[in-house]
Amino acid sequence: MSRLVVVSNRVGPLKDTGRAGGLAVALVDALTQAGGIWFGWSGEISEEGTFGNVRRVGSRKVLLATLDMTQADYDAFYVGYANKTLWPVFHYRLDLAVFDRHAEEGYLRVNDRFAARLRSLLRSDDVIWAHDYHFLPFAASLRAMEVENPIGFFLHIPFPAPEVLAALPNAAQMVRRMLAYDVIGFQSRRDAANFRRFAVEEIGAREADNGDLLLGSRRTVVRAFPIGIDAEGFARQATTPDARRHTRRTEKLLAGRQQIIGVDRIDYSKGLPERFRAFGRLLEDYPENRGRISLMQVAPPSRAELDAYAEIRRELEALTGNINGRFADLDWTPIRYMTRSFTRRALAGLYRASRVALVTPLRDGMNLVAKEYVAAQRAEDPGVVVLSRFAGAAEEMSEALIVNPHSAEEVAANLQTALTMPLDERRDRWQALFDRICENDAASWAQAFLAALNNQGNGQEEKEAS
Ligand code: ADQ
Repeated sequence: MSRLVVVSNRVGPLKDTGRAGGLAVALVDALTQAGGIWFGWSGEISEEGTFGNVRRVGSRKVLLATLDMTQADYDAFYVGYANKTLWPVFHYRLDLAVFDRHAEEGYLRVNDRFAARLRSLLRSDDVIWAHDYHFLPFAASLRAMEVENPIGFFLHIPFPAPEVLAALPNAAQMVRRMLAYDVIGFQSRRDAANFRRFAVEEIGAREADNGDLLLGSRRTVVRAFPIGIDAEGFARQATTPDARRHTRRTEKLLAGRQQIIGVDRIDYSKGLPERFRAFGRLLEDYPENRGRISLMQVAPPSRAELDAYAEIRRELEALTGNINGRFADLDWTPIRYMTRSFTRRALAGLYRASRVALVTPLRDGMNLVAKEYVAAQRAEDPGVVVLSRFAGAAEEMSEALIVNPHSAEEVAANLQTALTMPLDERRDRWQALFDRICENDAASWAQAFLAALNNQGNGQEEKEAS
């Protein structure tokens, strides 16, 4: 059996630390089955950077192989091009995107350096699977070094409409480089369709009947592989003593009132200010909820070195203050806003104590919180998901209440529907969602992607041989 080589910006952990998300678990499972390497950035800055030694930890079966970056690499590749250019453009925020030639060069340089270091670890029958927007040109870098192995790519974030992507300088070259992959997986059908349309309209690729793209002698499989969570595992976490403690503590604090929960990294794509305003609108338009319903927002900071992130943090603090100042009562605080992080178990317990999950990103590749919330519910008395139509998860979760996150009125009205939904309807909707989430879980996502990659790897070989 071929070894699997996973490439992602951050690697690990190999063991369940209580904090690892479903993605890490699915990848470690896939790596353990096939044996292989997880390759990426160490998280360290050093003077040698990508010229330093590859550090290896783990067993012979599954190895973590990591490289440092220099400060200049980190600034150009990670802070610069990945997070100040690609992230905003791919989330439809051209107003926040920075177009800097040096950052773009740094991004390409780091991809080349990572590829060169990975090449020295490769065997001829390894299967390579790269992840996310840090590695759009990675296969092209490897191909230029005559690596012939099957290489797949999964994009965790949205792929924007061609009209938006066209604003990115050198977008066509970037998409052309992406076609050096054998398989490109997207979160949703919409993302895959956007990619195909750009490739056809802007670089003259041909679309085959099955949606594959053909350019020159290469064929690239382009498909949606919606990512899942370890649903049964997460459901079990929700009944651990640690989870129960968090459920009980929250319920005690609520004293018969209901809670709406939001859980998101602080990021402008998550629609947090819009969400707080919609919650304010709920209290305004449906005053019977005053004193009875609160919003718990868990929002750990991320990418704090970027101005746009510091700004949104300030905005959230101000909004919390405004809404709480306006509506709070002696024994009731409308918004509880927390920036700390929780273990998976504690989080599962908090989901379980909440009647509604409010998941309203302005754009999101998938959004795993919506799925985790469903997995953590009690079958006999489950809660309701209010979900943005702009989350990839909306394609699969039609039994949620689907909303436009830009409309405070629409979100408030759907919150009201969720809060007053009869038990029978809550159960029916939840059961349909839970069954689907269990079926399309993280393991089946990894299997489906790797099956497509193994298949296509063989296909290209046959074509080359003939
Ligand atoms: P993210 O943008 O990080 O992921 P999301 O899918 O919501 O978005 O995943 C966040 C994860 O972090 C969830 O598992 C959540 O439980 C966890 N988390 C958040 N706050 C936490 C806290 N305070 N304590 C502990 N855990 C916390 C990117 C894309 C998404 C895509 C995923 C996976 O942006 O669209 O769904 O990758 O492909």
